[in-house]
Amino acid sequence: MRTAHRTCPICDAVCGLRLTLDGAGRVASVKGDPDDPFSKGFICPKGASLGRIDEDPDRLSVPMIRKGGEWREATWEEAFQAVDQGLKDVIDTHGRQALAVYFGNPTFHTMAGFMYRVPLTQSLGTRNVFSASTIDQIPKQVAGGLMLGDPMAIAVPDLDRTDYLLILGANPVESNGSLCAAPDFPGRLKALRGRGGKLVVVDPRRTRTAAFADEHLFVRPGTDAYLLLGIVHTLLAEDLTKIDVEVNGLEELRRLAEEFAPQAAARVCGVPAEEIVRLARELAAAPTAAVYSRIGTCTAEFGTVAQWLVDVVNILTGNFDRPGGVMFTRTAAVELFRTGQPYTAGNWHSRVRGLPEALGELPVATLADEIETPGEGQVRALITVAGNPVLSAPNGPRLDRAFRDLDFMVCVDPYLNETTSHADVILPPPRMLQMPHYDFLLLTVTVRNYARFSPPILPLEPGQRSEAEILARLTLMVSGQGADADPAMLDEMILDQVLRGATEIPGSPFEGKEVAELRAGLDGDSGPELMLDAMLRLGPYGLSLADLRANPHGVDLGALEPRLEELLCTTSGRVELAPRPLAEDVGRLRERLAVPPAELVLIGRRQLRSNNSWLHNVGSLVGGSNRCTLQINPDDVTRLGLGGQAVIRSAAGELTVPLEPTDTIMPGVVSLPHGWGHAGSVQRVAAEHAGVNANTLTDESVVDALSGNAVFNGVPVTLSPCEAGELSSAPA
Ligand SMILES: Nc1nc2c(c(=O)[nH]1)N[C@H]1C(S)=C(S)[C@@H](COP(=O)(O)OP(=O)(O)OC[C@H]3O[C@@H](n4cnc5c(=O)[nH]c(N)nc54)[C@H](O)[C@@H]3O)O[C@H]1N2
Ligand SMILES: Nc1nc2c(c(=O)[nH]1)N[C@H]1C(S)=C(S)[C@@H](COP(=O)(O)OP(=O)(O)OC[C@H]3O[C@@H](n4cnc5c(=O)[nH]c(N)nc54)[C@H](O)[C@@H]3O)O[C@H]1N2
Ligand code: SF4
Ligand SMILES: [Mo]
Repeated sequence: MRTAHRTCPICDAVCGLRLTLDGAGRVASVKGDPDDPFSKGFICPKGASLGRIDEDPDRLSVPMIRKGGEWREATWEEAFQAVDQGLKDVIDTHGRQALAVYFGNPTFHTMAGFMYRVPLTQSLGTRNVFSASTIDQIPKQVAGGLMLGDPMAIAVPDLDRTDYLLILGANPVESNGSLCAAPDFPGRLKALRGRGGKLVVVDPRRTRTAAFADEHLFVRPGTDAYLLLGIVHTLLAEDLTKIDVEVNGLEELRRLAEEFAPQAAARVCGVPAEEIVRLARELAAAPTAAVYSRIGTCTAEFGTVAQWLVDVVNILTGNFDRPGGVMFTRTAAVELFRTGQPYTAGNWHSRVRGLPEALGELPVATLADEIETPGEGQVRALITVAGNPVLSAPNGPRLDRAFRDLDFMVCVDPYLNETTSHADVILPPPRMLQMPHYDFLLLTVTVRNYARFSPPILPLEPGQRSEAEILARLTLMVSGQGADADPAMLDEMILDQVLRGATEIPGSPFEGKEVAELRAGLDGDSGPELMLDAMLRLGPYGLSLADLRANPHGVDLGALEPRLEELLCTTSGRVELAPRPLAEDVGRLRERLAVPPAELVLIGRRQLRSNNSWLHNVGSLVGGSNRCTLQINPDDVTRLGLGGQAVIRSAAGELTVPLEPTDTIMPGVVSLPHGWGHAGSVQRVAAEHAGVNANTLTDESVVDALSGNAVFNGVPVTLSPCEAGELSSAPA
């Protein structure tokens, strides 16, 4: 038996884990690492199942090639040749705009995903770049970009010091937090109340997070922007503001909020006017307060406006960039991704629907249009890295059909699943325990400054390829260098660029130094490790990879400190309270004031033992409470005369679903978790617990106008009774 330590790579909480392995390298147990200064021994059921997930016999260990409907195992050489040829054929015949790429959620956790995403995208030379960002947090980044100039500047609630936390549309007790890395979120919420603080949750469901709160308020899905405007209106009307950062646009904001008095807001959002007024007064009166909001408000029709208003409230109440409010993490690795240039939105638009680009990407909601619509620039080949859009993107079944028509598709993924089953070639990365780990991105949103590096626990098997090598080779292939080009060559190019750039930046620790010497001084067993070492050395704490190796439980780098001044990069040099695109989008809200709300709307639901679509093949994580059911208020069951299951229809499609009546959901709202729909899967456990694809119902034709983000919450639906029988799904 031996003990090993590493960061859990599954969700955003970055928990430290302590694993016990037997002589054969099998995981005997996984516990929380009590010596991790940030997670202090916390672990959730997914982390505890990391060994089972990692050892899943259905994971692919060798590349797969499909001919017609037949899959066969292939050597890496064969697979790389097939990918090179397949992509080359499409580029030669249709040009580079016929290429598309989709980066899924785990790309934002792996070191290889961080290092090669940009080079791969640049080498593709296509505008058809898609990622999970536009089915997730891009509204937050667009709002931040417009207000602060920097779309990567994401303020996190200062959880451990705040006196008052208002959570809208997030359920961190089950999701473990998002854009706010805070291991043991439940413990931190308990501590908040323990020190006399107050927690208020606004959600159409009385969630497990709401159970930790002093108060829970039901809100009509998709209407948080009204609630927040009602709060802004009150803060301004009652002169409760305490702005302590330099702002522009206060008068314009006042004008915009004018007609959203609490009475008007209440009619749309369903939160009583007196409660809206009280929330505003409490936020203003608390010694410190933070408003925190996630998926429930991002993946909604007014996503960007809602994200903007969240930070407007934080600013108006004097809680922006100050302890106990919302703050910016100072991460250990240099923030290469910050351009220092003011953000501009919608620099180009998608070919078919004219949807705006955001951060170099187009909305996933229009991927099917780009594949299906003939003409110059039609997508003919797709690369996916760590994504399962057939289950995770709006109107997944349409993508399922569209993928069949591609000329070529290659997936970097450990599973043969709903998406990768359309590939011509699947390139499987190694197991998690065979990869080094450092959360480049999640460590930029931790609620304390913290760093932790985990070396691989198990070596690669002979002939296995690292995810770094796979992505480097793909990059070299799409840039026309062939299947045999040396991946080390790409690593050296990337490192050279980083180091050379640093020698030219005034005040950089590498300023004026010799690039060759700097390169020789870097430490690391792979491209991504060398990259990490360079970024740590260039970072604000002057750490190195050796320092992190010497501290296998992680390093606490202290409480968050104000740093808005160094991040702010608007043209005006001030925080923009009413940037024009956002101010204009308030017009859409105004129009809606007169429209009666839909009678029944669908929202999502995350379950503690799921993680989007890919953890359903592990026995300990499925079954029991983790089932794909439609939660519905008992009053709606009676009103609609429903039995144990029902047919649910939207503009996009229909499903037959088992009902779970519960008074934890508000009347007029139903909730279905996403990531299910594994009928016929070759993943044996997942197929037995198939569930249905919630994204059969989500409508790709409706997006948040400013960011192009998908709308998963507030989807109008109807329900009708159905006889017991097969669960099924069908397009509209
Ligand atoms: N209706 C509805 N839909 C939603 C949401 C919702 O709330 N409601 N949430 C949205 C959100 S927030 C997100 S982030 C997306 C997620 O959607 P996606 O980003 O598409 O992610 P998953 O569906 O989890 O698919 C992850 C894929 O990565 C593979 N994978 C796992 N580990 C690795 C690895 O180490 N390397 C590689 N190369 N592959 C790996 C898995 O096998 C799986 O195929 O779903 C979105 N979809
Ligand atoms: N267990 C588990 N953990 C996960 C994941 C997972 O799939 N399972 N996925 C990971 C990923 S990729 C992400 S992005 C994060 C997401 O992290 P969270 O955002 O915390 O996750 P959700 O559970 O989707 O929380 C959204 C909440 O919004 C509510 N809601 C829906 N519509 C509205 C609305 O219009 N207004 C308001 N105020 N509330 C609304 C829902 O009822 C739900 O409680 O979780 C991560 N962690
Ligand atoms: S909360 Fe997230 S990071 Fe922590 S153990 Fe669970 S899955 Fe892993
Ligand atoms: Mo996500």
